[in-house]
Amino acid sequence: MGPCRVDPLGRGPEKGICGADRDTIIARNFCRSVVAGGAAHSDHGRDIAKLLLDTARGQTGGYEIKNEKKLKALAEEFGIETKDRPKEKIAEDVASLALAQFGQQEGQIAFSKRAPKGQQEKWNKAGIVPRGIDRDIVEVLHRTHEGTDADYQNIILAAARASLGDGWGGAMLATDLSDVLFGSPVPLRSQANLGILEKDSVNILVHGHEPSLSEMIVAASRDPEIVEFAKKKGAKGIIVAGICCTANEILMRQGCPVAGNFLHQELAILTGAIEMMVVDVQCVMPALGALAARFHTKLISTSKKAKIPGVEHVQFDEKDALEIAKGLVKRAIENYANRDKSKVDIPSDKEDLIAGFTTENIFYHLGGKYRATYRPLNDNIMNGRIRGVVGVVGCNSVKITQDESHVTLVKELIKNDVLVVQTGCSATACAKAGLLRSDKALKLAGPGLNEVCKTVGIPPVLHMGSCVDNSRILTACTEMVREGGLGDDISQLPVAGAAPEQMCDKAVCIGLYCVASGIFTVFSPHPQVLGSPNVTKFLTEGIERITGGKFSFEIDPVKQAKLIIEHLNAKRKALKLAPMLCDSKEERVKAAV
Ligand code: MSK
Repeated sequence: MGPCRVDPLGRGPEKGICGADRDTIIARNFCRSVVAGGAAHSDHGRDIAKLLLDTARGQTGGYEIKNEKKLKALAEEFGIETKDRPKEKIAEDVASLALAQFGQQEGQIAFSKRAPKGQQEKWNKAGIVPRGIDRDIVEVLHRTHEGTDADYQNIILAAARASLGDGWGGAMLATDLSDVLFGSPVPLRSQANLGILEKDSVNILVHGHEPSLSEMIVAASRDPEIVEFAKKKGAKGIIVAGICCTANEILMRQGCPVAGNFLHQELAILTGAIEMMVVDVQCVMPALGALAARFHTKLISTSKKAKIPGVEHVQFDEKDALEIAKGLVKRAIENYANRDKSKVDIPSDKEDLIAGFTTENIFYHLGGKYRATYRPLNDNIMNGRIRGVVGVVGCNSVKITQDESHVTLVKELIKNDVLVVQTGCSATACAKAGLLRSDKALKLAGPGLNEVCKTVGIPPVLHMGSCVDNSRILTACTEMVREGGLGDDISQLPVAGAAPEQMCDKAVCIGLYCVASGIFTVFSPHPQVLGSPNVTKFLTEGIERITGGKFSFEIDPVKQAKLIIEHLNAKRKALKLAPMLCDSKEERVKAAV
């Protein structure tokens, strides 16, 4: 009947034709964005689960189960028998159970039971325990249909439930099953920024999200026959680098260099040195088609779910994955001869980095090989060396100078003894700024954080992977609660989250599942909710009484850091932790009083 326009200044219509007011309309729009984001992440998780199933049944080409230990751990968590069974049979059961999580109608999504009991009790009380990934997403789409749910709080809580099904369901499955198939990351060195491209090599970029494609392109590019073919064609070698979260996937597991984050995708083609850009799903700008056409760059879409008009499509098929990947790499090599050298302009900027941290390997870094534990982290938070832990994640936004908010916020946090964990394009932003190098970052870190990082041998900014790997941050928080001394649920921990350059539905969903998981989350630029003071107040205040977490929409990164530090200090005070060692004597006396 619309489109209905409600005058934000109160001088025009206050309700739509059906009577929906600004609260209803804005809550519906916000929640549709949440579930669109959850659907994107979770569909990625579904594809990885299906890939594991097909691989277990011997129906894929080039994939194998690389991490049997994690497979067995997951099987035990799911109650699947492992004794004397071949890994393929276990994987078939794990993958089938994972796929069943999507359509499950009742009960609780399996991984959401990983959350601390206190957090699960909050969800129970609010009626937002996630039941089934698709089921909860569909219900929000239903509720937000015309003439259905008109109560803004009721709608937002339903979306919170669906977002939990992403964070503790779809995205977590994507992370864990990718670890099973492609191996769990381990800390490694690599480099980031456009300077990683080489003028004498064939440069191939992989861009998008799902590791199923990019892992095969990397494998193909390392095939000795193909490397020889590149040399025959006059190239020194083959560089495979990533953009966006595909970059993080092949960085974390293969050590491949990162060409850039979201707002680098066009700039990479502008170097004139890209033979091929292969894309799959999410964060791929349709503008790449027209841009690539001005260079020799072959832009290839590969997913049935994401075609671009005018762009060549090569259908990726897991059954024949390695052969398709080899074909693409060979075509990129052949295209090297078409490079117009007069158009090549590769910036020299690049930075060294360390990546590859996971919930599991942080255990070993903190506790040593024989005493894997989070105890040193909790102890150093309790004794005032580390103020808390903050996840800084998410995209670039054209509304903010690229990377500026990520870098400023992270610098402010480590200066104040906050351990930072990162994923997504935020991690790439900090990598380009040298913050993922221990030597550079430690110079900026506060004294307590500096001491702890040097003692246990970790950088103060830990790269934990792609956007779906925010699930690693949730499980790391759970381990902190389990270790003891920092409260009974995530909302009591001195932790926070931030997406300071967010730009898409997935980010909105991540923001809401962090809040629903009890985490204070700075989210900027603000989502489109400010037209409803009630919805804004509920997201930034009221929801805290229900889940223990809340949003802040502050845009200035220095003020964001201040808000986060105040939050961490308040949580420390509530837990009666020791004053921060870095505080001046006077402040310590005041804190003690
Ligand atoms: S890729 S979702 S721009 S972080 Fe995950 Fe980057 Fe955001 Fe895409």
